[in-house]
Amino acid sequence: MALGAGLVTLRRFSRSVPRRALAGHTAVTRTAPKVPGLPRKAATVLAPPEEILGIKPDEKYNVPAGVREKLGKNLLLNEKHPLGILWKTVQDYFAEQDPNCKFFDTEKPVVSTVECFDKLRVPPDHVSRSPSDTYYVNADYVLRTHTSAHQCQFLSQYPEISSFLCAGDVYRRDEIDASHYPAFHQCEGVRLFDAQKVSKEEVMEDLKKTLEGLAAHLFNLKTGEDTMRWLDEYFPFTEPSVELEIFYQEDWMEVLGCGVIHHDVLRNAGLDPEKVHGWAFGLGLERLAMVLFGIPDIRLFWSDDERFAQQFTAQSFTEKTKFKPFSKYPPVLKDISMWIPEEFVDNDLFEMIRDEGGDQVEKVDLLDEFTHPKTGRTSKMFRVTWRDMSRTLTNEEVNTKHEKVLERVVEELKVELR
Ligand code: FA5
Ligand code: MG
Repeated sequence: MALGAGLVTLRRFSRSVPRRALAGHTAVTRTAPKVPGLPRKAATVLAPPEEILGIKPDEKYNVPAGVREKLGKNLLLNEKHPLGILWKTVQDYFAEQDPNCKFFDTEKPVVSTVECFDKLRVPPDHVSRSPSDTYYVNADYVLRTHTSAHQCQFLSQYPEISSFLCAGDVYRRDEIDASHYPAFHQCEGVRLFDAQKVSKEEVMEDLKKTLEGLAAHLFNLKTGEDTMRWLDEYFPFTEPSVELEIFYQEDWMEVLGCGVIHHDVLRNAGLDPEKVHGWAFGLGLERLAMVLFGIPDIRLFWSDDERFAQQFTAQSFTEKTKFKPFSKYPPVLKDISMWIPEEFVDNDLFEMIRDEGGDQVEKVDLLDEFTHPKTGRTSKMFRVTWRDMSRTLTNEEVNTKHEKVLERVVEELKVELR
């Protein structure tokens, strides 16, 4: 049952949200890891390219080869790819709402820290800026961590604009499982109103109505029933902020974050908050597509496997296509048990495993963690699930890669294996 399986894993997003950099008070208070003398460039980033999309790397560069490969795949522009189909469907909905709505989907994913963080009021010490969460090309440029990085840009570039959507690939260092991938896609939406005529409350009302309408359209839900709920959230760039959850297949699932655009952000875009105000939202396209088409594993979006691609056409939304999973090959499990140094960051380990194993790594689970009462040392045990989506892996070939991972964690992350 692909859909059920998908939903179980999708719930993990919600649990991981407070950890996520851009949302939640808890995330703001998490201190950045101490990094004395430790290489932050955990994965294979040894030879940075001359440039990435016109930006020259410096010593802050931390983009591994496997992530760099994803740049320029343009999955959203492929009308037969589930993400392209969904993006088209979202555009159709908004074009109907506002015939003047503009759509952008070809912005470069390399953006300045000013656009990605500063202009959005993300504090200088916020964890979302840390190299353990974000891919840096150099000290001033990152792979965008969210499509909100283009809010101010479009608002100042097109002062007459009343509403726009901007979709694109975004990048975050994160955990590894069926619903987390270092590259995923977001869609940003913005709508402006005359501040003299429309109150802040009415802006919020319009935002909720518009997004409930979108969810109803996508999932064929009836608005007003017990199918959606709004929860309070926190983002530095909207006030108030909320997130939308929809009830689908017996469970609540977080779909997007949104709110009324903060006055400072409007000013940073060259707008006068006395004259205009508006709302913004950011939604995760994979998450919606997984549910919409019953896609159980986020790696599939990037797969070249014909058995995946062949199942979708430009008509898949109207035809309500559901993905038929191909048979699963058996997993190979490998445990890593180790004493970790104080400055150890899980994301560094995840990236190293992803770097050695690529898409053959299905997930990494933390099975055990404890601190020795006498020595004060901390031990962690992770289980790596290896599984190729198109063939059976042999224990020998996994061993070779696993050994390499072990060598590197000892060497580069200074752990002691147990
Ligand atoms: C943001 O990124 C904000 N920029 C959203 C926003 C925009 C708020 C405009 C207000 C105004 P957050 O980190 O929660 O927020 O991510 C938004 C959505 O992206 C989530 O609801 C989820 O659907 C998706 N998402 C987040 N992390 C991942 C991930 N690792 N993999 C796949 N999808 C993800
Ligand atoms: Mg969120």
